[in-house]
Amino acid sequence: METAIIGLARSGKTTIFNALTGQAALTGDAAGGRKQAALSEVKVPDERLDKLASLYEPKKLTHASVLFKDLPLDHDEEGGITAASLADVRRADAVAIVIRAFSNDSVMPALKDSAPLRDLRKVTDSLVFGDYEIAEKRLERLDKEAKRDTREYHLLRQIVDRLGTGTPLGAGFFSAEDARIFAGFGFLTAKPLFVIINTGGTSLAHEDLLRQAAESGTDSFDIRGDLEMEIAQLPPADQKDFLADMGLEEPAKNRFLRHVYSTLHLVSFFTVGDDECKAWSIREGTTAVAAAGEIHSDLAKGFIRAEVARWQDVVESGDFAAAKKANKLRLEGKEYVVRDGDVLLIRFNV
Ligand SMILES: Nc1nc2c(ncn2[C@@H]2O[C@H](COP(=O)(O)OP(=O)(O)O)[C@@H](O)[C@H]2O)c(=O)[nH]1
Ligand SMILES: [Mg+2]
Repeated sequence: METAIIGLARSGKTTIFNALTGQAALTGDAAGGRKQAALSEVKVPDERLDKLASLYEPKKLTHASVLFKDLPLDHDEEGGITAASLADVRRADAVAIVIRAFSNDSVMPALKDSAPLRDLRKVTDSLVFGDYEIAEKRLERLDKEAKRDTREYHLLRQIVDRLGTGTPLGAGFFSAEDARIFAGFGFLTAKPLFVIINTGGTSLAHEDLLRQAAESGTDSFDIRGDLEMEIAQLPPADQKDFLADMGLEEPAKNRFLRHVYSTLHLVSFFTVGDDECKAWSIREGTTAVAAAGEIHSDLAKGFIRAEVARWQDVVESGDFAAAKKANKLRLEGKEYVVRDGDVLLIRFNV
């Protein structure tokens, strides 16, 4: 899964990127108008997978992962993000908007002062405008070609109307079928959005932002950017004490990833073996045949049945085969809804 980190100039995007990934990408003036994206793939910590792997000592251990992208953005005269520079964000699965809520007199705010709620509106407006442009261009083209009698055309009209009033589409806007029609457009305001409030040591008032987020069902998450960036760069063993001083048990990375999983209703299932033990992330409600398709399309096509065990039963029995002997296995068909923590073995025939 890919998450793009965006925000106004000097909101602390790279600082938050570093806090979440443990990287040391240059921040502030040192970044000197960097035009390259900073990328980092972060393993999703999972003790269940670690325990399963300890039974097999596999050649390969593969955690689920999230790819964070800190993309270079351009800004217009009013401080908004230009539509053109958002092009790469369209490929991301989710968007994290960093909002500056730290006070730091030596760092100029993007707009004349720092106002977290106004800044969020500014970013949202940029996303809405970027989507509007794309939808309108497509609509004009369909008009010209007189292709008005299609689902795409009708929906585009609705999209343009909605965006025209400054309203984001929202993550639930498209049905699964419509999402397929519009996949290539990468509508930004239809992606899952996470608002990351970069609070810094001294935090600016942002109750209005929290209230507005709660009212509109927008997700928000606090990170003390400067300090968490420094902590993330320490060896894991040293991180604990510093976090404890802040009253935290875990680094920003773990907290944020857990938050992403629960907000997006993601769950994990596992595949195990001597070659590889692996965690797979799927949406809650995914069927066994669709889960099989995540592993390989052949497994979905030739699906016969799934052998399913709870991860605890596999650990207690010693391995998957032992769990089978101990009658801890269930045979499930295509429509079985995979549960968080299931260990799956797909029987198939192609
Ligand atoms: N005091 C304070 N300064 C911060 C914080 N986060 C970022 N900064 C500073 O703000 C400036 C811009 O940060 P940077 O991460 O480069 O922002 P970007 O332009 O959005 O990528 C840098 O000088 C950072 O050191 C924070 O939480 N507290
Ligand atoms: Mg930056």
